[in-house]
Amino acid sequence: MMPPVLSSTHNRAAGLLVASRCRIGMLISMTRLNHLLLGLFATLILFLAPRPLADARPNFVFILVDDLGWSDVGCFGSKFYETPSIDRFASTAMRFTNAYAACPVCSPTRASILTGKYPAKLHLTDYIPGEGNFRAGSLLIPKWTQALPESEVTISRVLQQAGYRTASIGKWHLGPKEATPDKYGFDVNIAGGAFGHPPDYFFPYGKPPQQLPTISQSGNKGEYLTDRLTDEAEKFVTSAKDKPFFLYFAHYAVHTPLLARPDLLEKYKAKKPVDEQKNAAYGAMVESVDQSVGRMLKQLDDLKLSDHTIVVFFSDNGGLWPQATSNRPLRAGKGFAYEGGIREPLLIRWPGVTKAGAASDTPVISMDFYPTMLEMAGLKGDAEQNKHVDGLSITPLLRQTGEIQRDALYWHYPHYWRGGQSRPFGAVRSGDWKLIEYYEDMRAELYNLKDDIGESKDLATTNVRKAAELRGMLHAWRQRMGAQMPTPKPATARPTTRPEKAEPASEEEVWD
Ligand SMILES: [Ca+2]
Repeated sequence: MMPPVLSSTHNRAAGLLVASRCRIGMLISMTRLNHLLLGLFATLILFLAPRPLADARPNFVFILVDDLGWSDVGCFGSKFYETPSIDRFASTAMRFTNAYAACPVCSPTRASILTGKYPAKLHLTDYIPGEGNFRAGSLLIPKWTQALPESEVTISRVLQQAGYRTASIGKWHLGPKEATPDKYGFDVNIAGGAFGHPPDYFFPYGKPPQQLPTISQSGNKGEYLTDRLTDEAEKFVTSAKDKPFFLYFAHYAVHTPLLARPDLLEKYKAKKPVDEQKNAAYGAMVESVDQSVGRMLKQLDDLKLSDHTIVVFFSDNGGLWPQATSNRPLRAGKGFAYEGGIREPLLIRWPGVTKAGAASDTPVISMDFYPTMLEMAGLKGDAEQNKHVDGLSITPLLRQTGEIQRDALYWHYPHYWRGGQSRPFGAVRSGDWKLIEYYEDMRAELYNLKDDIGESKDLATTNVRKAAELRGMLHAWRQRMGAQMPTPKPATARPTTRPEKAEPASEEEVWD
């Protein structure tokens, strides 16, 4: 575009010079040239000025709720829990209706978010430390990895090395107590350690030595964990606001023990159950999380950060059913292969890119955050890590410019959960079809999620061809991942990893 403009300007300037041959003409010519230079200068200034978010390095606030079910918030269908802040956020963000956790329990999904890899590939397939073997089960679980290797390149490490200020606030749960977030690319760690759940939701958050790292030493009587973590998150944002930051805000809520703030508890006790959602303490815990989300979004507005901060809202596995919540219309809950165990509420707001109130039905999964966030931040990441990343960048969905190319999503859980309530399984979703394979007898179940979101009609024997196709895909994927399989238990085998428990001693004793 530039050469024709220059040439036309020069021609006109030359004409003036010929006509007058005087200094006026030269002055006119200089004035035009000055205008031209000014124009070029202005263009250059515009080019160098802060760029639109899609091209610049945005901040990230990644809110991860623990054990929050798919239908536990208003914008995903709950009529019992009150989540006005999350619902309002949804109206400004993009809502994913088919978003999945890579695992129906905590640690593997968290590892998949941070590394972009399938838990099956990491051999980190159960919550840490897990339940060990199960006496009544016919299989021995494999020797799986009980800490995220420090050699893994996490999204936090990549962002930290690119100059981001990084913080992990809340639950970590990716190894023994030495395996703290600072070993994985976080500048700041508040309350994160080996804990899969808080010993107590009220200050001082347990009794020594079972107390949460960093926040049990100081606090106020009656202080509630979700509120305290939000205070800490606000402090971090205030301190980090002048450079790009990544806040991984992983609430301990709404995991057991179900302990809620008294004011909210009273409110929910007075409410009528809806669709089998009825636990007052759990409802109050959900609403505390909602208040936290509201506070974070308000702070971003107040500090004028909202326009260049990407906000993600997600959960690590399905709601604890039936003790805490109901995931209806989805079947079952945490720990299970059914949708109630793995489908999650996901909201993403990418300022300047996502359209307010948009929705996507395309299946996405927790490994997708790693490559997506790299692209959002304009970073290449680690070449070696990238070769092994299983997730896909979902920016075409966020931009609404196209689909992502993926045949299927897979799950692999070679473990018994909660004393055998859930049994070792693998699962695959391809299009509307989902197959679950139980490893004890290799029995398969097949569902069409489009017609039957509640997985009530097993079609494995009526659509044998589809079942065989999906089973073949699942087996081939396990091979590609190097997935560890459980092995038949010899009659003489005795459990070796941890003492077994058939049932929790009480409702408050926590399984994960
Ligand atoms: Ca969890």
